[in-house]
Amino acid sequence: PAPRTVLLTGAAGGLGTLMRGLLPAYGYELRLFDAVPVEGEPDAITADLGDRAALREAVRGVDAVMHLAGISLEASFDKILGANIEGTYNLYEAAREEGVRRVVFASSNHVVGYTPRPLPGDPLIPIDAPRRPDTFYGLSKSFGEDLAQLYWDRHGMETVSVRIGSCFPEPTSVRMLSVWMSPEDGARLFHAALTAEDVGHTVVHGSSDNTRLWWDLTTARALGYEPRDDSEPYAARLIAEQGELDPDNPDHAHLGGHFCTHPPIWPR
Ligand code: NAI
Ligand code: 15L
Repeated sequence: PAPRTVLLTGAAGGLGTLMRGLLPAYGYELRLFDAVPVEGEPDAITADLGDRAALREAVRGVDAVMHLAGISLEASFDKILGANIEGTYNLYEAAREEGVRRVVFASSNHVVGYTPRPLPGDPLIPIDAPRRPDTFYGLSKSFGEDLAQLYWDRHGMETVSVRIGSCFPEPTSVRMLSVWMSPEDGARLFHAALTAEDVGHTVVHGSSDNTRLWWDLTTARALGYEPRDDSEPYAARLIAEQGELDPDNPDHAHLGGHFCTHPPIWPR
């Protein structure tokens, strides 16, 4: 049966807030989890991913987990280690112990951030491009994908790892025109990831059907995802404001954009 009750970790964050607005229309009952209180949601669980007992209780009885919680930008290795590496392990262990069958994992384009971005006429970046994390953050998402593979091979727990491009209400940079996922397409993709059958561990690129798309959406479409949006209506204004991407600018040369060069000082 299709999942109905879903634990949404990271519910207070930007993407969590967008999905709290959009996913109930697909019939989901969301249980919310975040380290900080979720505004206007007194029943949300306020706990850290380091709290194994709280996680165990949070996953009890849900049909699936959407794991969005974690540090979402570059940070020191120690911070990333706690929230994204140990935290994701704690979540998977809790889900395994409670018999949860499906996780949707918020992975990131930064797993493959150093992949050169395709120039016009180049083939799209395939989903099996070699991993080239651009940050400790991207490295932690790479770990999450491997953890998901291990839990599938060893325990039969299914995951769809969504390498999200940029999911915000609007694209705000010229790079984002190529990796933007509208919130509505995000909800379509997460719904497909929650309901597709026999996914094992599947890795997909997460974006809208952008005119300037950099990567291949085949595995996402195979889940039943049908994107409806395109960043192109924002292109003229963003290019007028920011200029076209410059192949000689290292921030414009790679899929991961400025994550490949910033912060310039190794974070501690
Ligand atoms: P965000 O930073 O707005 O939200 C993350 C949430 O996780 C926050 O509410 C925070 O309190 C919570 N959190 C952080 N550490 C925690 C911990 N140790 N225990 C419990 N909760 C914790 O990030 P956003 O944009 O909402 O992203 C959500 C997820 O999607 C993140 O995992 C991010 O890496 C991933 N992602 C997002 C993209 C986007 O375009 N928004 C792109 C690629 C990946
Ligand atoms: C991410 O992984 C971040 O979580 C998000 O805040 C954006 O920066 C996004 O990637 C991006 O690459 O635009």
